[in-house]
Amino acid sequence: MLYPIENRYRTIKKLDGFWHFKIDEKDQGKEKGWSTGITDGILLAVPASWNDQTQDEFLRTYLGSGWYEKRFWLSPFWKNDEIKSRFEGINYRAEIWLNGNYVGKHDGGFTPFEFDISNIVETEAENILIVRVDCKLSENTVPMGNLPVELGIDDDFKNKYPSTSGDFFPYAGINRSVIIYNRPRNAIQDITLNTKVVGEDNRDGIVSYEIFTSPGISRCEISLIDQKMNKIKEKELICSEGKAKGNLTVKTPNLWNVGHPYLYSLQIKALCGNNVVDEYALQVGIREVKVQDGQLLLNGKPIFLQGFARHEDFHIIGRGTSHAVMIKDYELMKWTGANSFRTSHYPYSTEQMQLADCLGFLVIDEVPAVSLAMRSVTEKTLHSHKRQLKEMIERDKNHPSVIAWSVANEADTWREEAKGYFAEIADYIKELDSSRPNMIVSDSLPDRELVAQHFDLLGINCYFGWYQFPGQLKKAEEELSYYLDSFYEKFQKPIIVAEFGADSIPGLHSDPAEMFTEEYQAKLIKMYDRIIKSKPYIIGEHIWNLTDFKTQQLPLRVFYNRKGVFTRDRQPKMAAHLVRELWKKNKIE
Ligand code: BDP
Repeated sequence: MLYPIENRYRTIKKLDGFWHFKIDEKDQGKEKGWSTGITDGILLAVPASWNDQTQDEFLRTYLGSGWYEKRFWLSPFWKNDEIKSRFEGINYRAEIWLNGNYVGKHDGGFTPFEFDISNIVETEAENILIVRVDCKLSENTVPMGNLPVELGIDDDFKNKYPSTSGDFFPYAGINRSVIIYNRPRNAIQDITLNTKVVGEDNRDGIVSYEIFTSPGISRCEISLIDQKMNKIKEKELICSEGKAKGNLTVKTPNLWNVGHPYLYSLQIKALCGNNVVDEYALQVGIREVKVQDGQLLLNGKPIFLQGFARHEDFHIIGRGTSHAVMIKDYELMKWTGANSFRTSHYPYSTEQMQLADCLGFLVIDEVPAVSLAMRSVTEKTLHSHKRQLKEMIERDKNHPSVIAWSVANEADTWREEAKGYFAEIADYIKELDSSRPNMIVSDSLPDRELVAQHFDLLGINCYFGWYQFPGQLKKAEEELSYYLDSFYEKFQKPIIVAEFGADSIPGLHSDPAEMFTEEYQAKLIKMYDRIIKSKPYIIGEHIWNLTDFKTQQLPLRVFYNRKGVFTRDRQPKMAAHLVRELWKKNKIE
């Protein structure tokens, strides 16, 4: 599934703006005929979560079903083309109707899906698009929700409202853009790229491509264009049964790297006979990622990841797409000297990945399998987990910024039930993409962890000095060191400390430092940085979190999770200044 672009053969119409919306608490919308149109709805903005847009207390925590309606016109120039509706991300379950016709459905809140609507869309009349969203989570969904307390994950967070897995507010609704686009009937349908660096000193590049087209396409012409618009490679390909594959060898290319995110453009023309009928251009960063001899290598050289685990979260829009907030978050990361982040705990929007490619950030891409309670997983959970992994990889496979796939965060991987489950997930992910390392993020005790051996990289979340040994940084330091060494001794895998941090309330100070003060957060981060850097088997540190973020309501949280080194409105706490100092040696310019 290619991201929709515009050129002389393709056009995009984004349906962002105001939509009509109606709550369907009793799930009666279908019987009442809302699939043909809704009356007396309120206005809500799309893309954005529904929870924080209004003054309605009920809607704030509502996770049932709601119906959206948008009316739109399309140009008659589109009428001979294939027309698709694409939904970048709807949390959690979506059902779609167009002009009274059922179009299709999708489960999973963070990956795009699309439908061919050529036969039912109007180009001479107004269209009525209806989207039913249902955010009820269960033992069969990923993430899980509403589990009985005794069968949920074993953590301190059992009693929270709303009761969903993970420590972040389960923002519902049409969180990402809805796009209608056209493409020729004979079209380029998908492209899979893989790049390698080879030769002496890792100076040469190989770009392998696989192009998938409609059966009517007989040939493709491809060219690789550099940033000065020079064509540095070109090739003619014969398509057989809708497929063409091969390699381009590029002598001494500008390699894509942190601080040097050089992007080429791969331009593809599709032909029927001698006529060009479609074109697609894809950005290509030539780079190679490998785990070798206990190190993470980027273009053959060891790299240490410094950065954050984050959230897509902001006032009013919840988990909705905002280009301005995205830019700001990258600015904050650059300001601190970060070179990487993890998409904790779900795939972020496509635009976030595009920015990471352009700005030279390394991304660990994570599927929404957060805090899976292994006693409660079902065949359906496993199926949904695998499907969402597949959709994430299909969407993000061509981004040079993506250096690893993370299959889960803090599942209870010390339970027997986890063994077979994660062995299967590990095999599955290698089938989907063997060119990148895979990883699991664990918070188990090293001697109880049962599945880490299946993965190339091991992410470990550590909260010594916070949940364990609160307020006791000396003791926390000893335990942290022992814990990390024990993990390494047992599994012999490169480790990323994937989360560590402390809550702090901006403006709260104490000396000596105590929990929740800006001083305590800064001191804890400094201590972790020192211990982590003293251990050669550790290949990265990601602080929890870049910014404060909204959570469910529970006694452990004061309105937000406050472990951000920036506040929710993106202002620095004392820890942000400290991190900027600690990381400045390896800062990206
Ligand atoms: C970790 C989770 C993360 C939480 C964090 C915390 O992975 O989602 O927000 O703890 O408690 O265990 O702050």
